[in-house]
Amino acid sequence: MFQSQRMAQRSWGQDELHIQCIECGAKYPPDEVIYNCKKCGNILEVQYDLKEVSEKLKASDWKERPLSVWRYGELLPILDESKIVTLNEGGTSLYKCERLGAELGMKNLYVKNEGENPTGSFKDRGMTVGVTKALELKAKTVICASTGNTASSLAAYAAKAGLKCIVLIPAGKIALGKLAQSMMYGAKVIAVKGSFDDALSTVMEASAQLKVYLLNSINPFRLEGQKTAAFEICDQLGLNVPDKMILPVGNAGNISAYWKGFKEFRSLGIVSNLPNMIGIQAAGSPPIARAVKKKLKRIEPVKNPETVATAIRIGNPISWKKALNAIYESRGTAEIVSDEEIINAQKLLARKEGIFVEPASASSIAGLKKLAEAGQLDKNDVVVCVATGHGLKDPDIVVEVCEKPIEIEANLDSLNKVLGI
Ligand code: AN7
Repeated sequence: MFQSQRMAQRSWGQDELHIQCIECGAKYPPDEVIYNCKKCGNILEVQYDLKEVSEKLKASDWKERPLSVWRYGELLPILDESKIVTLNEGGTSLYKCERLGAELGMKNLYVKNEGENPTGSFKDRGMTVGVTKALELKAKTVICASTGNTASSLAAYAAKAGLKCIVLIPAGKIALGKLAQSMMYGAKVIAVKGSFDDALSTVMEASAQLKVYLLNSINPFRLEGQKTAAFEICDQLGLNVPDKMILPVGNAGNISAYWKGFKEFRSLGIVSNLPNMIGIQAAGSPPIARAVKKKLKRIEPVKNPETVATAIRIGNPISWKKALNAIYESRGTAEIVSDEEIINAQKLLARKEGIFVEPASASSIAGLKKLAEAGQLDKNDVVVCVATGHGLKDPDIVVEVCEKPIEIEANLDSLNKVLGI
């Protein structure tokens, strides 16, 4: 009884939130299944009546709730909270990294460890909201294209919700752990002969023609879940914002979601500043970072993207416009890192801080190192790097780049010999 009363308070009326085009401002009701603006074709976002949100927050117990995606229910677009599909996502650690900070000359370095989420990546924040939305909209089947983590997460949440799940992955190009997750959660796994970008255009067509609900980050509800990581960081810093937020960028939804989160917290007066948003891309697929370096307002898609960081091997990011807005509006920047820099950063983070991340996540550390060495950061800056996915997602790369185990006979002499004692 108590639970349902509290939930009911957090639910939205139809007219208090809507979907809005980021370019022309056209508005659509929250129960319309729509991914692009019907007037100008641009991508969409969820908008709230923030005055209404402010009143709801004041009347609520949100500050007493545990750190999690649903702590911020008043800022999430769910109409029927009885349908929430959750595996306890969010509430991830914000580690203060003293040893890594000393190595890089930064005094206030933090890592937000999103690998702690139920399927091992930040995608779970989006899927708890996105799959709940799928139930609200009475979808029976959900679909996505993925470099791996989106698929793993959607497969898990669809299983929990009792929905059919179809995932399209680039054939032979996703990390083993991620493939294993999608297969085990029971998704229909379809390997597309082509890149992630090819797989995404295929699912976009499918969702326009078939009765399947699309849960790539073009779905504005999914990004609402992902913005809660920004709220958590503010909470974990004692209602302060970092000076710099550094994130890996692939399809560019996450950096956009963080920026929206920080801006909403500031509009509500919960925090008083905003961070500079810094996006990091791999040298083999840097469409957004390249545009930022040239101060362009559009991206030039990259054909045949290639990088060891398979999660962000994306040449034509769907949310590029939102990401460029986030970077320019926040007076942030972008950086390009090589595969070698990514692997070195992956080892550095593991060996200085005990945090094991997949290569895409390590790109944020590689980017930080590069910017720090170039003198683009102040040593006192409060910097938060997002570690987007767990290291066990991609065991193959570890076996390739780390020192191999040493095999010995089972006796002390053999051990002493290899230890040089
Ligand atoms: C670990 O799973 O796009 O810029 O299909 O898995 O929001 O795309 C993964 C992206 C960073 C980039 N780090 O985030 C997918 C997919 C990890 C990721 C990103 C991804 P976006």
